[in-house]
Amino acid sequence: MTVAQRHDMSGGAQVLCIGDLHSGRRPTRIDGDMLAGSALTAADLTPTAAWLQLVDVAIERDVDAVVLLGDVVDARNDLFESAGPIERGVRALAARGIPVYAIVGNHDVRTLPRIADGIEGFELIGRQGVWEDRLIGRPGRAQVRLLGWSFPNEQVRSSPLVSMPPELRAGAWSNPASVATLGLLHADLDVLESRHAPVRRAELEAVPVDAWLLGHIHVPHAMDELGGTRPIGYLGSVVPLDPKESGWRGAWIAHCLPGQVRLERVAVSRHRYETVELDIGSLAGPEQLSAGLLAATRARHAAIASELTNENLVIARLRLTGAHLEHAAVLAELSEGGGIGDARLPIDGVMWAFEPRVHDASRPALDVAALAARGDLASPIAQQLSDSALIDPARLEALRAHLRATVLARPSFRDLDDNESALDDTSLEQLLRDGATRALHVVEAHRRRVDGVTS
Ligand SMILES: [Mn+2]
Repeated sequence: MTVAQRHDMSGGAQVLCIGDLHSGRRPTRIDGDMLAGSALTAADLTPTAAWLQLVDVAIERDVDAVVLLGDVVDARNDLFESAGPIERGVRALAARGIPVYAIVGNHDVRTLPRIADGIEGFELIGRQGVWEDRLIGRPGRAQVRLLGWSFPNEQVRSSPLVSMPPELRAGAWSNPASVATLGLLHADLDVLESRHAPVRRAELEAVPVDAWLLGHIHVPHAMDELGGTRPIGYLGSVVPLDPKESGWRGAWIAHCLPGQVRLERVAVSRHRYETVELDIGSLAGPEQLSAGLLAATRARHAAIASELTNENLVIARLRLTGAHLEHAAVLAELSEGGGIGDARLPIDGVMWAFEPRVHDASRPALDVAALAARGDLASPIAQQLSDSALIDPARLEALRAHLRATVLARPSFRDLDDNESALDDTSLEQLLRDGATRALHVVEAHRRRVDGVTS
């Protein structure tokens, strides 16, 4: 097969595939201030807005079907809040001859069947946990087979693959035709003790479908799982719903030929969550904080710029790392004015808005020479750290004997091959230095508390 042939998907069907939508929820940690001057409203950032935008995409791209992978609506919300926009979208698609199919997830066991029953042109696949294979497609156009299963209850503790009829597992479809087959499943991949349909990858691989498109986990699989000709993985949430859902989110178009399914990303979210990491050790002084923050944000923006095709807002969390001699002054600089929560950095048409809460993993740097000279409780430890010659060979030998008799005697360590190399002088010296450094931090933190010293 030549490269040109491999990328020629003409004549195949196109299916717009939508992962966990959770219509009815609103993304968290976004306040009105973040949206000020951005021409976006809070409603523009919701899953419901993304759904209506995807309806437009489906019509523009003239796809052959739209498929939703469960957790379409959020159980925590009223049925009516989500049903309206879902129905509006399905009707608009039906008017263009585009059918909509869905499987049921754990969150919409009760709501989705009721919504689907009330909307013509919206069909569920694999109702009540009964596997179903169905040939779909528009008249005169390429067809696709869907093989799917829907949650029958909120909790399913065994693999849905167990109840798949042997003929389906063997690929003996009820409606034979030489078309691509898309497997649709809302499940917990490779989590054995799950209440949400645990399934192993090997079970999925054994079924002769051309792709397994999965719902449930909101982190989409990377392109090396989804970018091949037999994709297997999570499509992820359509819009990110909280800061844990950082990184790219969106929907997908499956280009379907028999034996060959290719997924294309469809950007639809207007916002994204990111972490900006700043090593305070790189700052010359506290007054450099703003410049350092700007540089770190610009660097993060550059790293993800190719993925920001639709997003106008990045909700950023600042994470401080590293050590600084003027640690307390750096933190004070950070909370100056309104604090980081007021920071807004427009970069290439994208607004970076910082959450007020900072993830602080930074610490005060130790001035070892000063501590060694000070003549208090910290000084003997600091003296050991400041001069390697002071590490006593007898102390190393005692540590070696101690570790041999205790940690390395444990059954889990006994048979490891590199046990002895872990006990050489260099490793033990490092161990002592790390321990002494930690001890020094503890003593210093205590002194600062007792003395009320701010730096
Ligand atoms: Mn789910």
